[in-house]
Amino acid sequence: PSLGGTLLGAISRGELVLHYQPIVEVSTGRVVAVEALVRWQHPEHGLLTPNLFIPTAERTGVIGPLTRDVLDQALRAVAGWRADGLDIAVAVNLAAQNLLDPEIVSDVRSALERHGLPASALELEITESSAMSDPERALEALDALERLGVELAVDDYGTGHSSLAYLHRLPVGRLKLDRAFVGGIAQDRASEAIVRSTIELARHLGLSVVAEGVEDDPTFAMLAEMGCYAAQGFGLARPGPAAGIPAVIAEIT
Ligand code: G
Ligand code: G
Ligand code: MN
Ligand code: NA
Repeated sequence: PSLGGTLLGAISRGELVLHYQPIVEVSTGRVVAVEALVRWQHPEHGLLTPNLFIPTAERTGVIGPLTRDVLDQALRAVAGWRADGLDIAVAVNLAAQNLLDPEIVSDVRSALERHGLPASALELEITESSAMSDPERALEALDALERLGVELAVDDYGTGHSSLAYLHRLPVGRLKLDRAFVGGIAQDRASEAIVRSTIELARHLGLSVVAEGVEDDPTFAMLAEMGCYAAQGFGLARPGPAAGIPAVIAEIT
């Protein structure tokens, strides 16, 4: 079969699995959410990273079914954690094409209903470029998702070309600062200045900032001093399977 057909088969056989990476509130050290990161458990090639199949999914129109599968698995997991007393949300990545899909809002709504979850249990991550591909239609979808009550975050912030002045017109409440800047703040004055001023500007615009790529304690300490809302990275926890998340959260907190 075609690449798209192969991927569709993998989805229907349940070969897509999610790993989850904790997102830690800087001021309290509490895990407030986990980001869902898809992998393909391929019967011959092993665990494949999303960079190897998300572009194919986007090109072949399989991103719709893929995202529905990811939403379903992520919300099932978060419903389970909440039933066990872990009050966390899950962040799911959306592709550019998902925002142009007329069904996206009803897909999100019905996935929340299916798992008996409030919209506040879900965050959706979009990239700057995905909102730019067809700004009118993307904005329409984002407005409807915002009205549902889902938290919206701009992922990989700082790597694109749009300004905060543009982004603050989108109904997003959160910026995820790309690890390209965050990784360097303890060594490099320019990265430090960029991250500090972005946090400051975001605060004035009413946006919270999540720093990605936090790999060590000095970086975490500087983010605390800068008033960053939350942090994520290998220094806190690597992405891992759902079953291990309660133990990882207990260990970090
Ligand atoms: O987990 P990893 O570092 O391999 O992820 C690589 C890229 O794949 C990241 O940019 C991430 O945002 C993206 N990604 C991970 N999971 C998903 C998903 O479920 N849907 C989409 N569209 N992108 C994802
Ligand atoms: O583009 P997005 O932010 O969704 O990418 C998330 C990806 O970043 C995940 O696949 C994850 O494996 C990777 N990642 C998470 N934390 C770190 C980190 O501290 N360092 C590096 N190099 N990659 C990270
Ligand atoms: Mn992401
Ligand atoms: Na990122």
